[in-house]
Amino acid sequence: MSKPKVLVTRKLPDSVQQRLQRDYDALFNHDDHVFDRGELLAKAEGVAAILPCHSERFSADVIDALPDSVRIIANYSVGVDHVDLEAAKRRGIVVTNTPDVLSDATAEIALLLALGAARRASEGDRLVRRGAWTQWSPSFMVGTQITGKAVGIVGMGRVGRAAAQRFRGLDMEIHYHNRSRLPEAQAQGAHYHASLDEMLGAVDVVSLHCPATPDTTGLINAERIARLRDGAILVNTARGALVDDDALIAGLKAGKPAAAGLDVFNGEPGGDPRYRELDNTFLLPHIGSATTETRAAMGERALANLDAFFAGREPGDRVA
Ligand code: 8YV
Repeated sequence: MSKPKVLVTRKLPDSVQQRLQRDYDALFNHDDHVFDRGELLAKAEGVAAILPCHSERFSADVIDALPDSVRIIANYSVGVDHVDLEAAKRRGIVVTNTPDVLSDATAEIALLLALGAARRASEGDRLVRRGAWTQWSPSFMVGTQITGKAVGIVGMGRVGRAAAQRFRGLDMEIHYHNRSRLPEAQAQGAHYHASLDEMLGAVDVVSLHCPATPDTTGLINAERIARLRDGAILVNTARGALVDDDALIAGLKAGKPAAAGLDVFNGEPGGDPRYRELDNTFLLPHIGSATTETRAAMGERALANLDAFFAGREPGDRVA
């Protein structure tokens, strides 16, 4: 029997590419450039599956233009906001993601961003590097301690729970806003807030962990920023779309929030250049899942979904 033809849009870890080469008729992107719409559609000609990253957009018009041969989009990502799931359903294309395996790595980055923003790590690093560390005084580089303070998790899914676990390690009081109250979180003493607005005024660090959907786009806007406590810190490892950049930049300039740690941006790669001008930002280039271990595990998870699909079973991580 011939092997299913799979288009792999980006260069993946060697172990994953080797497995793809062994078990599939894989078409690789060896120089790892980002396909534009035309190249994506041309390369998809005759393939049964596409294994993309969040860097390729499958809008409704791309999905509608995909060749009939494409039966599954097995994403190498947990977020699926780059895929129009309704359009995929209409065309009968199965869509999967890679949950769980990147929760710990992303939660590490949430903790890093919270600490980095609170303790002015990026500002301090830049100061030392440019040889400007020439003095010390009791008021030099004073930040905020987050140990023992309250953190509000927006979206208590897998990554949110993994982040909460790490914030607990700093003796932080855990608050969360989620569609529903979670028995496990309640049992661990977390405070549930049905209203995000209410939670924002009750915490010192706000960490975003919900998916980007039409409902959550611009969730952190000027009115919500105004509700933050004095000295509050905003952390985003989820998606840039959750934040209204104009509102956050104006807020950071005015000192509310006091600082922000951002790993994700509207307009990636690059993000809004105004963030770079601010000392009270700690900025990373979307590296939430960027560990050797996690990137290999994401590949295994995407492969497990492909394996199940082509064996005639329901893929474990089907989202459409
Ligand atoms: C990945 C992510 O880097 O999985 C996600 O949703 O945002 C990141 O951790 C990226 O999506 C890989 O495609």
